[in-house]
Amino acid sequence: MDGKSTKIRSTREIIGPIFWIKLVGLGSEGVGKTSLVRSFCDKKFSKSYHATVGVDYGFKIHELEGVEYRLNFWDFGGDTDYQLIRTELYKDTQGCMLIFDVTNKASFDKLDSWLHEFHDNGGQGAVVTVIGNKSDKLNRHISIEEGKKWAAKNGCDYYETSAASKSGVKEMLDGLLTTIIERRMIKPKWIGEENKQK
Ligand SMILES: Nc1nc2c(ncn2[C@@H]2O[C@H](COP(=O)(O)OP(=O)(O)OP(=O)(O)O)[C@@H](O)[C@H]2O)c(=O)[nH]1
Ligand SMILES: [Mg+2]
Repeated sequence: MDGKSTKIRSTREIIGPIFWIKLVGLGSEGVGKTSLVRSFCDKKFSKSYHATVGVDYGFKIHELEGVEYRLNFWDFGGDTDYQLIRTELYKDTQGCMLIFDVTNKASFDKLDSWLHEFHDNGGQGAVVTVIGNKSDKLNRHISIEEGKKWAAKNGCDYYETSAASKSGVKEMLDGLLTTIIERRMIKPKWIGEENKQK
């Protein structure tokens, strides 16, 4: 065995596994999927809208109760043109953020079809959390009660967030991660394996 692999092995023994979580962000165009991921991973918010072309990826090492997790975000474009790309990439998802814009009723009415798309294409085993985003805006069209009711009917938790003010974002991710942990869906991954699979 060469010196390099001996070093990797001993580093693995010291550090232990990384807990690897695959999260997807789903919902109609413009609801704030990319903004939520950016606000959490980079602490940045931009007022300008650049639609995601196909899929974007981001990650953040996140600590919960003294344990570090690598949260891998798959941020899909909401346009129907990207449906084929999205459905290819749903399998092995542990957590789904199903997002609508509280000021946009059409985005709320489309939650059913988003959930079907996800469940029909490999997402059945994932924890789904419903998110009413843009809670900072005053011209609300969907109330908290309506959001909670839809989520409860579909067996999901409900959170309200603002990517702009960051309100609720950490609570939502902690809640989603806690449910994934409680359902024993955590996959340990050893260092050196990171590049083989996301
Ligand atoms: N006020 C406010 N604006 C937001 C919030 N989140 C996103 N936006 C704005 O909404 C617009 C769309 O945000 P994106 O994050 O690009 O939306 P998306 O869901 O990723 O859209 P697609 O990639 O096209 O599917 C941008 O102009 C953002 O600045 C929020 O919480 N509050
Ligand atoms: Mg986007």
